[in-house]
Order: sequence, then C-alpha cells, then structure tokens
Amino acid sequence: MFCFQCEQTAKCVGCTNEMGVCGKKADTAELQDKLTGALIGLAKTMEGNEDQAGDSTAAVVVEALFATLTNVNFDNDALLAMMGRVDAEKQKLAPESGEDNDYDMDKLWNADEDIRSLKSLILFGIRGVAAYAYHAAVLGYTDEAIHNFLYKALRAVGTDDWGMDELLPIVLEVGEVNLACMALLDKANTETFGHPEPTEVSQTVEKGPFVVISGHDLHDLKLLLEQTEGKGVNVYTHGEMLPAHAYPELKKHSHLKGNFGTAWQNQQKEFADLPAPVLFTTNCLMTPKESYADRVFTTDAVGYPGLQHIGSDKDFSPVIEKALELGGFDDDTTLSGINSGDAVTTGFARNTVMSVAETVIDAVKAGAIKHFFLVGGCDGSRPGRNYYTEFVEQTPKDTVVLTLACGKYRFNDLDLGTIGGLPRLMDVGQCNDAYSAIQIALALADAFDCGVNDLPLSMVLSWYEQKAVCILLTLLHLGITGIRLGPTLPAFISPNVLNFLVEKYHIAPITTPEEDLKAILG
Ligand code: FSO
Ligand code: SF4
Repeated sequence: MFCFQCEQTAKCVGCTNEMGVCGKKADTAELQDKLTGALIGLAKTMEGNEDQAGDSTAAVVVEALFATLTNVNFDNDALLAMMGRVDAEKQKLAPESGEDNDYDMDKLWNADEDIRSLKSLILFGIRGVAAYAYHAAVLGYTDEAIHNFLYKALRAVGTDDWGMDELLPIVLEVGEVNLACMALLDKANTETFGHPEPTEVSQTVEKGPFVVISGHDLHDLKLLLEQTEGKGVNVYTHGEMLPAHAYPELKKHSHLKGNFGTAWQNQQKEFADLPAPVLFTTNCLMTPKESYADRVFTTDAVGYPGLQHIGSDKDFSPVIEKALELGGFDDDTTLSGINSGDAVTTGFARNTVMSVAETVIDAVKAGAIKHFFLVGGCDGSRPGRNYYTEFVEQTPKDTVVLTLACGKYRFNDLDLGTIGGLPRLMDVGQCNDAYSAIQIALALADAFDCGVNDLPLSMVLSWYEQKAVCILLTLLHLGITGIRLGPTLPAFISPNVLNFLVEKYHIAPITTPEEDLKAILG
C-alpha cells in the first residue's frame, strides 16, 4: 500500500506496510485506490457530456470521495459496493466503456515528485470538498457547478502529461470551489437549523440512558433527536458535533443535554468504559477496541467491518435500544483529565460576531483589541500539538482568539476573560465554519477599508486530514498570506511546491509559541 494523505503518515513520509498508522489495512488502501481510479474513469467517460450526468452520478462521486478521507471507511464490502455503483454510472453514460479507462493510481504515486505533489493537493482537496458537499446534499442543497468541478479535478489527477502550468491553477480552483461549497453548507445549516447563538454546553453526563453522536452531520443529529424524543434517552455530542448545540432548531430539543469527551484521537480511551452507544456520522473513526466495538454504530459514508451500519433509511432504533440496554451512568458524571471544564461555550459564528461588529470595531479603534488570532484546525495525536494550547494561553489580554474545528479541545475550557463584554476566546464552529471565520475577516476588512492581509489578524492553523487541505487552499485562493501551519508540513508537499507556497503566500511552519507570538506582534 501507499498512502500519505494525512498528518500522521508513517515517518512523515508515507504508510507503506501492511497497515497505515490510522489502522487502514493494505487491502482496504488498495481498494480505496481502485475506487479513486474508477472515479477518474467515470469522470473521463463523461468529459464534455457532464449534462448527462444525473443526480445519482453526483451522489456516488461525492460519497466515494468522502469515503476515502482519512478515518472514514475501513469496510471493504462497503467500498466494493461503491465500486459497483460507479461502474453502473459508467455503463449508463457509455454502455460500451467497461473498466478500460479506470486510472491506475500507482502512476500517481510514482510520478515526478512535483506532479505528484500538485495532484495530491487536488485529490486530497476534493476529498474534503466532497465531505462538505455530502452534508449539504442531505439537507437538500446541491450545486451542479461543484459536481462538475469534482469531475474536472478527477480528470486532472488522471491526466499523465500535465505539468505545473496546467495543475497549479486547478489546485487553487479547489480552494475557490471549496469556498462555494462551504458557503452552500453554511446556507444549508443556517436555513435549516437557524443561525448559531452563543451557547454554554455542559460537559456533565446526567444519569440514565444516553447516546453519543460524533462527526459533522447535523442532519443525522436532528433525526436522532426526533427518534429519541420521549424515550428517556438523552443525547450528547462528541468531537466536531459540539457546535450543533448552538443551532436554535437543534438546541430546542431538551434532551440534547451536553457534550461528552474531546477530540477524535482520544476516543479509544474515552469510549472504553462508556455505558452508552456512539454513533459516527463522519470522520474521524478509529479502530474500535474490542471492549466497546459492540457499542459503536456508523452511518453515511462511514464504515468499519463488523460494526453495525445504519443505512439510508436512518432508522436509529438499534442505537436507541442499545442505549436503553446499557442504561448510562448511575450518577451524573463529568469526564476528567483531558478537558476538565464543567462547561464550554460555542456558537460564535458569523451572525453573532457581526451583530456586535460595531463593538468590535470600536474596541479596535480605541486600542482595546490589538490583534485577532484564528487558532483552528484539526487535532491529532502526534506530540507537538501542545504548541496550540500554549500559544492560546500566551496570547496577550488585549487580543481575541477565534477558533474552530476539533483542535479547539486543547484549549476551549480555558477562561481567557473578556474584552468589552465579549469573550476573548470564541468558538466559531466546525471546520467547515471556516466559511464563517472568512466572512468575519472580510467584514472587518470592509469596516477598516483594507484587505484581509492588512488586518491585525493572524492565522495559526493545525492540520490532520483532507478537509484541512481544502480549507488551506481556500485561504490561498483568497490571497491570504502569512499562515502558520503545523504541527508538521504535509508529506505530499514537495520542496519545489513548498518553495512556491512560501514565496507567494509566505506560509510558515509553526516554531514555538513564544517566537511566533513575538514575530506576529512585533
Ligand atoms: Fe477534526 Fe477529524 Fe473537522 Fe477534520 S474531526 S480532524 S479538519 O476530521 O474534520 O475538525
Ligand atoms: Fe497512513 Fe494517514 Fe493514509 Fe491512514 S490515512 S494510511 S495514517 S497516511
């Protein structure tokens, strides 16, 4: 196998043995490559005839790209079923085509390192875009232009004689299309569930039966809340589902009680003794330990051999029955150790922050707020991620920290105090709510009549998987410079591509919190 798409890849070079660091086995990695090769074949089949591609074509492309994201689908049977759907689409569009134009992914992994680097940015980036497109689609929001770009990008990955000149513009186009896709998801989420409001979320699990729901899919949470209504089963969020508490149409359910646990990489420890089932709606699923595997359920593009999968009928009865059978804690319980606060706050998305824009602008003009930091991105288990906790702890009192995605669990229980009535630490939401953070930055730039790069704003990002790749490309597409990235740089960035990013966008690897803060605040 060869896979180097995520931050924890073996030796910072690539997973090549019988099993990746994430637990993905060689046969699964090879199947994921075959599936990707088949998607490229499908995209080639429809070149010039995109209008003939129907909803089912888009659906399988989006779902299959999503399934190959890190920590989503480890289930060979599920991957084979997706292959079957891809072939069926191909047959429909070009009955004579067969498997002939499937792409051999080894050609990509063995290509010249700069070409491999640019194509990897495209492929990994569109895997992230597809995840967001999936969440929007389940709420009924789709955009043909996004689908057409996915096909175009797949064809680019499968074109052997393209060089830097052809590939680089498509790399940046991934960022542009991802911005459109995050905007679509923001529209889907806010039109369906209302605008997030600042909300305090309890970290105490009340006694009695409960379900823990993890991942990014708000639609699944809504259905679970409806199906658990009146059954004496409470619901707790986990990982990236935490910001769901801020949406009026979700928080109105009184049995959506709080949040359990922290970021994804702590799940094996946090779920070990959990007297409740856990439902995974997206990444990041880790190999379940035997001690709790019978309590883990998957849905959507997520899969793991032997785990119970809830299909598209979204009948969560097995999850609810499991919750009743396990019975929950005997007493109210707060997880201690990793993130020990009793409550955390979320819901500072664009609507909330812009509603107090005048206060913020006045505070900047009066010198009360000297700088904004966006400290966001993924968490992970590699050492070196303490940087982000220490960075936030050391930010001066006259600065504001916006955060998003699961990296926030390293510091979202810190009490950083307030500035002018606003908390100094504000959780904007999930990783896709980078869209919200961008809108806040653009509004500030507008108010100060300057560009985003001229604002007293610095972005200090952490990456782990492919959604972070597409978000980074969006920021580059917007021309944002000076981003600090860690904990390590992606293995798929070749030295020449890195030079380009450093020269054009002044991307810098993180160093130490002290040094970086000194450099930023001058
Ligand atoms: Fe975290 Fe995982 Fe949202 Fe990523 S849950 S690491 S950026 O998948 O998706 O933030
Ligand atoms: Fe390795 Fe990451 Fe690929 Fe898993 S997803 S095999 S950890 S590079």
